[in-house]
Amino acid sequence: MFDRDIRVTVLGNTGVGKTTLIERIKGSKVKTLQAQKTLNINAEEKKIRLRSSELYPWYSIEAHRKYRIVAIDNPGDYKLRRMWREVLRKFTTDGMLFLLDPKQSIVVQKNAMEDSYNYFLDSLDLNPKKADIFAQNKKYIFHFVVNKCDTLDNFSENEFTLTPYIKEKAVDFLSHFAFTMDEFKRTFPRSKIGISYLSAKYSPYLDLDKLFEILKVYRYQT
Ligand SMILES: Nc1nc2c(ncn2[C@@H]2O[C@H](COP(=O)(O)OP(=O)(O)OP(=O)(O)O)[C@@H](O)[C@H]2O)c(=O)[nH]1
Ligand SMILES: [Mg+2]
Repeated sequence: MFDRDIRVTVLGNTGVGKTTLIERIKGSKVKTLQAQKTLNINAEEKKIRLRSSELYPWYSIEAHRKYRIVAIDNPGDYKLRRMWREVLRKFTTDGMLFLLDPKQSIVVQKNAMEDSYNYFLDSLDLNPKKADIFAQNKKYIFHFVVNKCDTLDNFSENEFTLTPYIKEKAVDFLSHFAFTMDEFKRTFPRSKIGISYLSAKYSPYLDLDKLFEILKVYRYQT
């Protein structure tokens, strides 16, 4: 009865790793993952105990609480992207995880990010003026994930760790999106904007768990 939900809509251009991240969170092994374009909207659920629960004393609720991650997976292909608008109207979530691939075109991914921005507004009201006003009070989480950070350096191990060298490259890549990210903050001033750098495929499970730890704090302020 103490359980809580963290609900996110997972968006980003095709091939950035949305489905891979969701599968990893669900506990799938990298070897069993199949690369396949998502063609439909899938609501995936997974009840997990966040690692941080171990940091609380046994008598605290937080030590026993489970979090149910509800991740809505979406197709990233631009021809199917209008489904984002549908999904945002149909499923109420706490916000979005927007994934980026440093090896893909910046322009194309910026378009995807702008689409997500517009569809979030459309989901509030199809009248743009009204949507802008509603957005002022919305407390969404807009979390941007630079995925595939393993591709930014030659690395051979199976487990990915973020080195200062890789982080610098990832930050540099993300700087191209600063204007659009700021636009989210301006339009939704009460929202939380966050950033993570990871590898959905090669980050150890606990690093992926950390991402949801951040979302949890944003959502429940604990
Ligand atoms: N090197 C590397 N490859 C990754 C990573 N994450 C995903 N991939 C690969 O990228 C490809 C696309 O991954 P998907 O998870 O299917 O991408 P998607 O965003 O769901 O794509 P759509 O469903 O078409 O929108 C697959 O071959 C994955 O194995 C990562 O962190 N590192
Ligand atoms: Mg997919």
